[in-house]
Amino acid sequence: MGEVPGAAADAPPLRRTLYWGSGSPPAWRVLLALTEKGLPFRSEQVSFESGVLRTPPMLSLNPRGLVPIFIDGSVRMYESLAILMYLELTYPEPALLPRDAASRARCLTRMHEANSLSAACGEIVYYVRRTPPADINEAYLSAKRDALWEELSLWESYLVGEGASEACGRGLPRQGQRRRSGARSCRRGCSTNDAHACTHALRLAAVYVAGDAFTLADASFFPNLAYCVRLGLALEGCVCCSHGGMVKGRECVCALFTAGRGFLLFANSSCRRPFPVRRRYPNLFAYMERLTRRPTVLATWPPHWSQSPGLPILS
Ligand SMILES: N[C@@H](CCC(=O)N[C@@H](CS)C(=O)NCC(=O)O)C(=O)O
Repeated sequence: MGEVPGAAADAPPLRRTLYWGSGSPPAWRVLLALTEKGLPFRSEQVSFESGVLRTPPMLSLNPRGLVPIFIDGSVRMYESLAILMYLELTYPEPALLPRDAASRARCLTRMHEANSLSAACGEIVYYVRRTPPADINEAYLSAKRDALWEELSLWESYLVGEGASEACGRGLPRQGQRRRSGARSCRRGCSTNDAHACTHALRLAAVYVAGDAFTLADASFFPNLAYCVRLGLALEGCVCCSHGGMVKGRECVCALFTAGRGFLLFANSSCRRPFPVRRRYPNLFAYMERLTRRPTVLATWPPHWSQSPGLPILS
């Protein structure tokens, strides 16, 4: 039997049980929702390596042999998104779904859409893990990586908020142009003050993926994003290269592709731009930072992630 979050040692047996595995994003979704809602449950952590999920008792709970599996009294269910919805309908407070129809629709869309990120990431992970290094098809892998970057760009755009503004505060880029007024502008058209800091008003990044509150959409999406980061995805870094940049001290030391004789040749040089040049996914970066400070996220962080690094498959 696992530990019982939120329950006293002499508490009566709990009606809820969650079977989960460390590092499984679908299982983490349910751990997060239960913790956000403050629902005590019996925690049954299973080991993927042990093969226990393929034993008859576990297959009777989920014939697919996967976690999460959730039990609530006489209710037994699997499939993380179904469990999230069940929890919301059965235990509506505190709400993880917005009340108004438009926000609710957006939240449910994002909640399901998060599976596109796990699919894009999963294709790379399974390919790299199952293919002997000598047989890796670089063109195939590169296309799959591009698909993942595209998927992340979509989420990056979802995190752009509306209305709120603040100064971006970026340093003046080298190619700043002097405007008629005497003010200079950065590539985004930001105006700058004499202290070379951009004072352009930017739309603030939205705080959560479906608006300004943590919802089922975040419970669904965040574990997938954290999984990508665990596998080496760089949300920050120099965007001048396609590798996410490598930062040494305060400089990007990525190798650059440079033009030569009409071809793009690989030059083993570094761009040496001051870091941060730009964040590749600034809104996702801020979101990741914000959520990793959230108490429910900290309380449910995959235990083995704190003890060992992930394989750098996406770096
Ligand atoms: N669609 C399912 C996917 C569940 C799933 O794939 N679980 C994986 C962990 S991420 C699992 O239990 N794998 C069993 C194993 O690796 O033995 C859901 O959303 O709950």
